[in-house]
Amino acid sequence: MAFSTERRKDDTRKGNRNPYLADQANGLSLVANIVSGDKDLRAIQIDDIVDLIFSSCGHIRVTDEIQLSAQLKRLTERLKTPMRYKVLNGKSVIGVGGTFSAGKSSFLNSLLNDKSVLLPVAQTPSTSVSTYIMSGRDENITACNSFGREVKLNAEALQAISHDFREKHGLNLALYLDFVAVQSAAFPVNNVVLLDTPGFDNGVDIKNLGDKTRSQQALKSVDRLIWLVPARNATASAGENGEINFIKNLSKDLEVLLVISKCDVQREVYTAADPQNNYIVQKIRNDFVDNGINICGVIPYSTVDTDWPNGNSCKKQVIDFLQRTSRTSRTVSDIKGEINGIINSLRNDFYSSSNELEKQLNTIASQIDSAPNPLDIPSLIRLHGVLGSQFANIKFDKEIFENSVTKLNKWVSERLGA
Ligand SMILES: Nc1nc2c(ncn2[C@@H]2O[C@H](COP(=O)(O)OP(=O)(O)OP(=O)(O)O)[C@@H](O)[C@H]2O)c(=O)[nH]1
Ligand SMILES: [Mg+2]
Repeated sequence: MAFSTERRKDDTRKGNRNPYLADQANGLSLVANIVSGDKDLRAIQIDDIVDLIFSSCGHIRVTDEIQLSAQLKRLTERLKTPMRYKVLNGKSVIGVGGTFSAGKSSFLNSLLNDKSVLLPVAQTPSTSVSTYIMSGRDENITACNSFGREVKLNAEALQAISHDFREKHGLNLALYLDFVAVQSAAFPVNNVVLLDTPGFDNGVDIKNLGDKTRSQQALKSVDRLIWLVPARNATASAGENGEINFIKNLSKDLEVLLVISKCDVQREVYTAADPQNNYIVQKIRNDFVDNGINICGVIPYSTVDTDWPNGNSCKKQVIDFLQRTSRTSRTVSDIKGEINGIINSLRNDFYSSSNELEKQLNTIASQIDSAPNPLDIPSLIRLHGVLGSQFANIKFDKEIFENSVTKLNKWVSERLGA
């Protein structure tokens, strides 16, 4: 493991006050704490099982295969680490995404309103690890390392887990961390979890390579998305920096709330009588809608003035949105039920495909029996043979399918502690 011994010159930066950033020995102890633990092999194997379920459907016609496969992956993703499941169980997960420095972490800090727990914020690329934020009776920060093990952290360690750590110590902590979960009594809504993600940049930025993949991976399993676009970007088309494609690749028809961030620095929006209908805000919205993104609302926002606009606080608008979402959150039985629903839909497809083939085979067999012209018989026999081997393939695939489903069900029951 590379750990830089070089002393950084920019000791006047905020990192100097953070013990894990200012002192290499402390930084190293944080790394040692994070990387301890054994790998959870069962979490890895489940991906293979899900893949096998869908590859066993290769000889049948599956309705909405891409959607079902994405849905099943999303559900198993949630159950992968016991901690992730514990944290997300029964809650609606809303991802917060956007380009670098769009204001995602500041936005979440402003909602959290808890000065003792703050997500790292900076003008340079900052967030490096996906972080779940939710309500809780006590303040609690827990990281889950890439081996599936839980690690308790304090507020200073949370601040240090950022790109600043790599700047100071030459080591990317994101490589060893799956996610961080922050619980705070100050979080305004129960049953909703917000997910802060690293920003992405479609340009070739070697230093930050991996952030885009990390946020894409994390955002694939969310129920809804809050997408931040800074107000000043309105003149550029939203599609130009790859945001549209990025969202489209997450999951089909994902509902997106657009938050137009940093409105306080865009005079036309900030002083508008009706910021929602300001042309900059509408231009950003239309770019997304015209490109096929399912936009469910637009909220112009400012983290430095959350009461703005007068009489219609942007923060309150976001909290109202979260409260509406919390009424549709998922529970354990929903997860099991949803998985069963996907499996039953695939079973039905197996049933109808083999039924259809069987009918065709019977028809051809009776045609062979009663063929008035003996010259037709060889071609009918050939066709019967082709369809017969297709039928046999499906029977064989069905066994693999049921076998994999048994393994999946066992894994799900283990994860749910049932
Ligand atoms: N004026 C103003 N500045 C803001 C606002 N929101 C964020 N900022 C500033 O924008 C910069 C980036 O903010 P972050 O919250 O770190 O942005 P991010 O999207 O989390 O950035 P990454 O994690 O690096 O992708 C910081 O300097 C913030 O202080 C806002 O509403 N108004
Ligand atoms: Mg951030």
